[in-house]
Amino acid sequence: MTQSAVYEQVPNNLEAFWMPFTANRQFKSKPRLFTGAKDMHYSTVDGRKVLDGTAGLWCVNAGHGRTQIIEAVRDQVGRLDYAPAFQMGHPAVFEFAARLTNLLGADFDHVFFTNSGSESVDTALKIAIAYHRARGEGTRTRLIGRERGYHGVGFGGISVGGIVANRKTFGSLLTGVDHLPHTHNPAKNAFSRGQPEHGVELADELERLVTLHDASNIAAVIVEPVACSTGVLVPPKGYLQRLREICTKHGVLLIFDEVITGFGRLGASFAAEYFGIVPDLITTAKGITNGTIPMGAVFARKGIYDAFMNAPDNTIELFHGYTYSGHPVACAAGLATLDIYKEESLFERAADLAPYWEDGVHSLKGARNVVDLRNLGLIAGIELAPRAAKPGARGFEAFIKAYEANLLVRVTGDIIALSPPLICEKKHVDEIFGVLGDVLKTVD
Ligand code: PXG
Repeated sequence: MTQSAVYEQVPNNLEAFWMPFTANRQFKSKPRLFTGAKDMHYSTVDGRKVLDGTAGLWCVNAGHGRTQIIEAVRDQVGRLDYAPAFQMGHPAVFEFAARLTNLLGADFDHVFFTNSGSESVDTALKIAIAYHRARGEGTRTRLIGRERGYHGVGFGGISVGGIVANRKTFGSLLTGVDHLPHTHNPAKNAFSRGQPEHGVELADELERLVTLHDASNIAAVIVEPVACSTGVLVPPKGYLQRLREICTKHGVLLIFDEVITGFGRLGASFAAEYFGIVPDLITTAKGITNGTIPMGAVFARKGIYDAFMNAPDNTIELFHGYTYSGHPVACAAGLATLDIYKEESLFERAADLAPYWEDGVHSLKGARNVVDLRNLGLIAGIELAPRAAKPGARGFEAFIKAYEANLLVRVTGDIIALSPPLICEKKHVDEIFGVLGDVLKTVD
């Protein structure tokens, strides 16, 4: 049997692979396997085509199987498979960093490469603490996250994160962390189109935390501009601006975790651009290479890198990095990805489609068990009422039924999340909400 045929059938042994964030026993009793992908669709091991309503896991922004990326990867891996990341370099990583800073605009001038969103978060938290120390403010070590926030799965990320299930079984986590309240307020904001009206005052909780801990002890605040993994919480109008003002007033760095909102998801390059806010650090991953090769990056605002450059000559300024920071093959994938984003104006395309998307989302108003609908850019959250004493059961059934109806969605608890590739067309939007509407009729 050829190699490719082997990867097109259900493997004999499903046991050895310990699957991440998955109900392993449920999956292995009835596996769902993809064997191929092109543009807006996956193909399944049982020969079906499934519409990708989630861009993989919020990462395949330019759609699947893009020839330009495939060729760039093939070419790079044949020329330079790997170059040491420490004390050595290769041209593509410098080119990619320069291209990324161009995309970000004048406020950001340096890029630190990682391999995932989790690593980007830990990197940003470390840069924030080390930055203050380099400037002689070494007491600024505390970190502030937010309830319901998701910042990956490293110890730093789960410490500032606020998703209880991701924290409660892992011990004492980082010390010196506090959390802002989340912004979800269905009593006032249910069925908001775009940003909700109510909740700007929740940002003032940061003032309370600054009073409690004292600004001289706080390094950074980290938030997702739109909290996605927890089930799509769109920031109330004015909320992020207020956070920025309070951080600036107290000399606290503001970190936007843009692992999902980066690279066009909201119809702008980054949420920072979309909301017109300049954070101090931006964490990214996913769409940076269209999900093709693992990669992440942290973008630093002007002045942050410079604060580290006063160390004596020939000394390492930041004792941090990964074997695969700026991996040549990831850089090649990333450069080709940026070309596609630009050539096809995919961010603008997402912005143009967003109103149609919003209408599609809100067409589900009144559907069975739907208690809230939320949207921004090409993101949607569809919240179902939980079944009595069985949280998540209704959401999971909707996920399975959608998959059987050839539509891939994500669920977190009883919230369905959608984030299609930015190449999505109106006919795909119609199909997504048509299929979901039908599926919801059958979920009791
Ligand atoms: N920060 C944010 C805001 C994220 O959304 C990470 C960090 C971590 O990235 P890595 O590359 O380490 O996984 C993420 C990841 C989902 C889902 O369906 C979301 C993520 C990953 C997998 C699934 O909500 N976000």
